[in-house]
Amino acid sequence: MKPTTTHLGLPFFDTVHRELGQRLADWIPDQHLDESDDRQACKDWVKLLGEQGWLRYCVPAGPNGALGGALDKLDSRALVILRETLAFHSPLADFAFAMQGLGSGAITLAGTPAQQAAYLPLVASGEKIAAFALSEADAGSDAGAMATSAAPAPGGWTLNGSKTWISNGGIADFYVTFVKTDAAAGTRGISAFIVDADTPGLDSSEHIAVMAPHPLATLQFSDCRLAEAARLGPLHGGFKLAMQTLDIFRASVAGAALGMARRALAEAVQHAKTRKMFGQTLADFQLTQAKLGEMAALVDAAALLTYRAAWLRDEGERLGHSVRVTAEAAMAKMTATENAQRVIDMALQMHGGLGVKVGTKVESLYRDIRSLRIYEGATEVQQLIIGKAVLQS
Ligand code: COS
Repeated sequence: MKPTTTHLGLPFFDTVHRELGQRLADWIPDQHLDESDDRQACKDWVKLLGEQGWLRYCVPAGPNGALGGALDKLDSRALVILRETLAFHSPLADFAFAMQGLGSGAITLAGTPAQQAAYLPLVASGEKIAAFALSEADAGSDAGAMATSAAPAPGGWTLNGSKTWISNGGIADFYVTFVKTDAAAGTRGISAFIVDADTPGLDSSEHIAVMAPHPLATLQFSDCRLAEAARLGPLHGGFKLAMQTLDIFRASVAGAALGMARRALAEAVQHAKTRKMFGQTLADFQLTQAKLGEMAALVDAAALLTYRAAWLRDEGERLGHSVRVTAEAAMAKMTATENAQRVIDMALQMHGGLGVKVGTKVESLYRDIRSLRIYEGATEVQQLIIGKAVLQS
């Protein structure tokens, strides 16, 4: 099924976005990878998306194009369009794409020229798989409560502790890892490190199986020695760096949810027009029309908030004064993921028994969408962020 592209005409987008969205919508329907093994499939998607140049939107171009990116800066609207279009076709393709961006985002934002040169071109080509390691067993929504620590050691640092729910865990080539460098300083005592997967003392072998399979693991750091050059961004500035990275990628999670919701709506429309019952089609019933109307409005409401968040960030970057879009990104992420869950549920209901049959698109979407309401800040965290912003305004 071909992804919809009419939204590309909205004034949020420039020519570059319209051309990008159309090109991907034309290419993606013919790409069919075997996804029965999620870990292998994820590697295959990274390879394919890298070879075809799509991962170049996960990193900036850099001086004379040396960092491999397609555009001068990370562009939120490009990320949103890419994720929406990929997720419409394959949520795993979207996952593979997104993690290249999220996992390298902090290097783009705060890496030294040497760190950027060592990682970003290979992320853009798909030759290095990236991951973002923030969460811990006792520090999910309360990210500042993390306990994994880095202690100064001769010439560098020693990491000890454990991270969990790490996407791409076990298949990544490097992990941008956030740890405590000052245990007593709360969110002001966190620093970021780039940990290569083959660093002695890092064990990523504990995989976590989830309802919509994708690579996920727990990381154990046991006297894991890192050189000073592995430290990323300002010392003790890691929490803000993590939040700034999430500010960019939360809007793109909304894009992914939107793609899944659009697919569910398209599946529902197709089914309603062809399914015969009581001497007419399902689409002839006013009850069906009302549901489809509700679904379409939920999709468009999510789309407008998502594109606004992405446009606001890009516009701030263009004008040279980065604006904080935390609340707008939170609104987009919360609304798009919650609305997508409802739209997909309604599409599944419309399919009747077929909706729960393994192998039906709406059945897999029903599982695929669920974790988006949790990761990169659960809906409740987004409510908290928006509420704080409202009180401060
Ligand atoms: N950009 C820049 N700075 C930010 C920021 C942002 N988006 N968000 C917070 N900060 C800064 C604050 O300004 C504050 O700075 P000062 O210490 O200078 O005052 C500092 O970071 C701490 O902020 P805050 O007090 O709001 O932190 P909290 O501990 O209350 O946590 C939430 C805030 C809950 C919003 C945060 O922990 C969060 O987003 N949690 C979810 C984490 C998440 O998404 N996990 C999933 C991991 S990826 S799968």
